Amino acid sequence: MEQTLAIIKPDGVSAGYIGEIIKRIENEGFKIIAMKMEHLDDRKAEGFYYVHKQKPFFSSLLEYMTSGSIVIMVLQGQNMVEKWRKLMGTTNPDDADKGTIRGDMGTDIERNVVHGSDSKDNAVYEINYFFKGNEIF
Ligand code: IDP
Ligand code: MG
Repeated sequence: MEQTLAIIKPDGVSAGYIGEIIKRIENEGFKIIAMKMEHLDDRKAEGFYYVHKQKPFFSSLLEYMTSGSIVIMVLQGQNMVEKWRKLMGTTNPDDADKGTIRGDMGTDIERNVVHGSDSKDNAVYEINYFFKGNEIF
């Protein structure tokens, strides 16, 4: 069993996609073992995306991620990191397959609806960034 961090980003929440995304997660048989809503401030968004600090899109990414509330979840299942990335689709929704969340609901390479950890190690960091042990069930 493996865990990963999933986020419904501000564009997904404001467009009313929370229910549809959760439905897709549960239809795949993935278990949601933690969930909360937050509105990130600059500091918290910066700490989360610190690996992208030197990227040209970093300040725009912070503005986007702090523009509205987000839904944060921990998912659990076999090969969970890879399986959630597959359900999300590629970073750029224009390249993402139909049937993936980004392919069906994404706007552009920035406003792409969802986040997913990209490795098991990063999943551990990201889960601990948002959840205390007693918030995971
Ligand atoms: P990922 O979310 O698929 O793992 P990353 O490369 O880790 O993609 O980038 C983190 C987030 O930064 C993306 O999901 C997207 O919101 C934003 N982003 C990535 N590349 C670009 C870009 O070239 N321009 C603007 N925003 C980008
Ligand atoms: Mg990433």
